[in-house]
Amino acid sequence: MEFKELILSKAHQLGFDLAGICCPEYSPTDHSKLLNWLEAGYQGEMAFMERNPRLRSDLRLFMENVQSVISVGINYFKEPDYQKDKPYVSIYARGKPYQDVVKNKLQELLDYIKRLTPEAEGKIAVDTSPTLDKLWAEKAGLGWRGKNTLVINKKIGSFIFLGELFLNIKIEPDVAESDHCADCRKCLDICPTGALEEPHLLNSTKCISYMTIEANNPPADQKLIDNHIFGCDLCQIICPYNKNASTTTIPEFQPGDIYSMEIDKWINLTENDFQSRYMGTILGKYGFSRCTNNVKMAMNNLAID
Ligand code: B12
Ligand code: SF4
Ligand code: SF4
Repeated sequence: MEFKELILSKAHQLGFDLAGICCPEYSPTDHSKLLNWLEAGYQGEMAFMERNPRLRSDLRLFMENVQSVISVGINYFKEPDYQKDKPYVSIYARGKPYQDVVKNKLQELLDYIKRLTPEAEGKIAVDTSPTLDKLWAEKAGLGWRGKNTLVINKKIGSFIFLGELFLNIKIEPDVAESDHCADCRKCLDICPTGALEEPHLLNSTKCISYMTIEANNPPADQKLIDNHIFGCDLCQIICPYNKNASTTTIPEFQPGDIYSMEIDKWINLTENDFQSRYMGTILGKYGFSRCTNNVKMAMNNLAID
């Protein structure tokens, strides 16, 4: 097998469903899209998005001698069992922090590459790193940017986490995927808060995911979060490309007892119960007080006192 094939097949062996390669070129057009987004204030209180935007778009500032990007995607899909009259926790938050899972696998991939090519050096990025995960995934052919702004793969859908391994060695790039949204607008139509201002443009300050996870204060109108306790999946659940998604096989993404919890269990949730149930999950990482604040708002909205 050729070097590139060996790497991509190792990535699949490690549990990544998708892996592709692209060049780390700086694009002034993509950078100005990020600047316009920030200028419009769509980041809300996410100060980390405002810090050094050039670093986010220009990989040479993140890794001086970067020559190639390996972008990876891992399926975290689980049947969302969304019900309008029940409290809802988005499926991404039900498992262990994906950042650690993806980072560990990318570290194994880097170790493997170093065994093949001892001069190889690499840097790993997943979510919290100052990089544009979706941009590299698009360029490496993992999927296209849906109108809901997420990266969608035609076969496995959009319930995928993304990460990158930046390398100081050149590898032949893959071809970017074309857009398959066509004239569909289902995600824009279902978004209950109008957060998708236009196709491909998300205003975080209106997004339930932001309101329940990132914002420092509850939204002025608490009704906006409806029945959502943590995150929002509506613009993914409706997407036709997620209709045939298969349940993840990654052990760390198997959910705990989040969904089987009855409404009264949410209402009576104690800190001890929260710790023992959710310790080690993404929901647990964000803490009891954020969770209970969201629970209170959702219960009010569901008219349950
Ligand atoms: C900030 C952030 C958020 C914010 C803002 C989301 C957003 N769309 O930007 C909030 C808190 C709302 C959020 C929510 C969620 N997030 Co988030 N988030 C991020 C983070 C940290 C940065 C994203 C970013 O750079 N935004 C800045 C803006 C400028 O980027 P953008 O929307 O992609 O904007 C571009 C487009 O608008 C594009 N553009 C403009 N016009 C046009 C026109 C066309 C035709 C095209 C193609 C493009 C285009 O240009 C812009 C600049 O490149 C990334 C991790 C990372 N480091 O990248 C995860 C990430 C995007 N999130 C992720 C996830 C899973 C979620 C949630 C599903 C969680 C949940 N269940 O609640 C939701 C989904 C909401 C949604 N519909 O996007 C995953 C997405 C995986 C995927 N398949 O794409 C990521 C990649 C984390 C990861 N490593 O896996 N998130
Ligand atoms: S995550 Fe929810 S609120 Fe945010 S854009 Fe999608 S449907 Fe709208
Ligand atoms: S719902 Fe339709 S428009 Fe939205 S991302 Fe999916 S295919 Fe594209």
